[in-house]
Amino acid sequence: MSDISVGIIMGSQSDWPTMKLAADILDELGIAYEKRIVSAHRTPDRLWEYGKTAVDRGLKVIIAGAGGAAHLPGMMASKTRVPVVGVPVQTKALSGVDSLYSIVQMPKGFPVATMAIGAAGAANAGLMAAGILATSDPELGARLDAWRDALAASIPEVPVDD
Ligand code: RP5
Repeated sequence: MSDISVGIIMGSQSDWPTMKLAADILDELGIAYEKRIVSAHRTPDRLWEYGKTAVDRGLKVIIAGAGGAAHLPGMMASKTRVPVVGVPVQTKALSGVDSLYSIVQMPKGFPVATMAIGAAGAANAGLMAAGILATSDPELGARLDAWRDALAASIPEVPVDD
């Protein structure tokens, strides 16, 4: 079993600029991850294999991003009990509302922890993964607390004119 605890998967290369924001958070917090293109529609066999082996390979969280008919997070949740954090990628045609609706409304039994559309959702997916891992890793927990404190400290108390 490897020391990679998070899998970042996405439906297309075109999703990477968004999903990289999740990877950036994991980098900042010192969390090992892998990244893969796994399309529910274009590479369904790859999706099946990824889900089938996720537990045995030691993955503890899967961050799955897709846009449009975004079936990847839900299908992955159907195939593995590893928690899936879904990121609705912002689309040109429908601004990502299509992605959000495709991911969020899962039937009972197969949950996907669905984030916000786009950049904020991707970054929050990284933080959600960190929070899950921190429940059994106090050193990571301390790093996450420090990250959150630094963010809070960076927010000015008084607004200024632009
Ligand atoms: C989805 O279709 C992908 O997740 C991507 O967001 C969207 C468009 O894919 P490309 O046509 O850019 O490859 O499957």
